Amino acid sequence: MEQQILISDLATDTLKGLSSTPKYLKSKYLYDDTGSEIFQDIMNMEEYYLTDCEYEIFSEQKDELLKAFSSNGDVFNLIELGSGDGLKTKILLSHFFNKGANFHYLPIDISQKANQYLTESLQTELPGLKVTPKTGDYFEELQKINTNEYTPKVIFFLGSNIGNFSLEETRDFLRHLSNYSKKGDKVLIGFDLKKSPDVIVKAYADPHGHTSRFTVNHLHRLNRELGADFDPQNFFHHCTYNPQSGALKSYLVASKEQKVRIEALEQVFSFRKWEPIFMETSRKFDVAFIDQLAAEHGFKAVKSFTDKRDYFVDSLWVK
Ligand code: AVI
Repeated sequence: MEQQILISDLATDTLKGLSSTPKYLKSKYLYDDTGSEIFQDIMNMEEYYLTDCEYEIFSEQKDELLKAFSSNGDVFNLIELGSGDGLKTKILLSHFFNKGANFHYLPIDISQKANQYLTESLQTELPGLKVTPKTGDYFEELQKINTNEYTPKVIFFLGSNIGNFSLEETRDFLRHLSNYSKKGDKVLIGFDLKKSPDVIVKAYADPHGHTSRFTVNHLHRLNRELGADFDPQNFFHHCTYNPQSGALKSYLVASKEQKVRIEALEQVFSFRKWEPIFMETSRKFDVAFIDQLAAEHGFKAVKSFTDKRDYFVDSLWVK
């Protein structure tokens, strides 16, 4: 049943995206099992500095982070949106746990598999840690947590996931986050910062070809799940960075004129030579805009946790 719903969402969104001018595909579908594996390769490569930056921030500033979340040992719920394998968060969880902090960890993820893996690994690595995984939509799960007896919340949205939203989606997300937060609740959001365009472009047009495999995998997914007949060899990955807006945009570009039939949609789509399919935005921010976003949504940005190179910030907001 779940599979059927997902496939029909994929079909609807694909129809909409490939019928639009210009064409696009939604980046949330990049993460099937193969896509998630390729994303691990991306995170492990040196050029993709984002992961190392957040590791550094958490490893070097874990005491300050704990103080910021609970200065006098008060209880708090640590809720993580899109927890995935929780690898970076574990640095903090283990530190907080060993310091005797009074908290309950509630990871929320769309993937049941990821949640199960994370919970089992935490039971082995940090026996006694209070963990309650939630599988599903972020805000539906937050709503359920809100209806229980109130405990101050610290909500994590890490890894520059916010950068994959359009500005409209960003504001929509923050509006929801604000609605589900009470006075005194805190949020910690990971933002990738504007920096040398060369550094940024290398992270998304990497010499190993991982990012290219990642975006091209979307076409393999459409072939597999919607009976499409894309020849992935006829498309190549391309990205551009606009230092003014901070938008790194990724595309798949058709290297020749072609037609692609998608069985599940009973449609044929035509591509001109060099026609791009817009795949994803990976937005880069500056601190002034981050502070403005916080203020616009009823939060105050109280502290910026940055890495040594000032490449990345985990921005702490209080409602
Ligand atoms: C998940 N997200 C923050 C990644 C990013 O940096 O935008 C996705 C990604 N796409 C290509 N490389 C990484």
